[in-house]
Amino acid sequence: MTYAKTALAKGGRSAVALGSNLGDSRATLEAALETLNRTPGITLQAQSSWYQTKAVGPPQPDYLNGCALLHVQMKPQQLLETLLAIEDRFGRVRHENWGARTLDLDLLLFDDVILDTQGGEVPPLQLPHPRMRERAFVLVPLAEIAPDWLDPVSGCAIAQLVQAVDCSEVRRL
Ligand code: PH2
Ligand code: MG
Ligand code: MG
Repeated sequence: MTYAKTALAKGGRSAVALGSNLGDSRATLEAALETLNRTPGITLQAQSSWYQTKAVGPPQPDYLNGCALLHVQMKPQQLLETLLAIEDRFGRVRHENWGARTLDLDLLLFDDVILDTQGGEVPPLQLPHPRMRERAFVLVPLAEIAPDWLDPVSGCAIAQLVQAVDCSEVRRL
């Protein structure tokens, strides 16, 4: 998929999920947002509250999660590479899938783009994020800042999607 030149000039809107469960998670997440906002081509437009959430996956400490809305003047693939570079800068070590991490920045949505580069480009990118619809730790903070954003795959608003998941283990700080 190529992101059209006209769209690039105008810029796009993106939603990003933030997570951390190692080290000083709150300081890390706040510094990551600042770093994003200082990156040329990215403007931070909104950020959610922080949420303490039970880890999904292998046993590990609770996470601190949140979401941000960005205005971006770059292609989705470039934004993904920027997010991965910021993760690395904050000491992310990639051990097991779904394991504990100092910083996780997941690209959730980019305008109404539907895209799957698995088996093609490196790093692979799937938009919307393939597990976004089932994750309360993503949907609860996202619903706080973008309740009306329509998931282009299901056609449902984020405010509707969050009603379909169990939010009992997501606690607003
Ligand atoms: N991220 C994971 C795996 N499990 N659980 C919670 N609560 N929050 C996360 O951000 C999270 C997770 C892999 O990215
Ligand atoms: Mg993740
Ligand atoms: Mg990730």
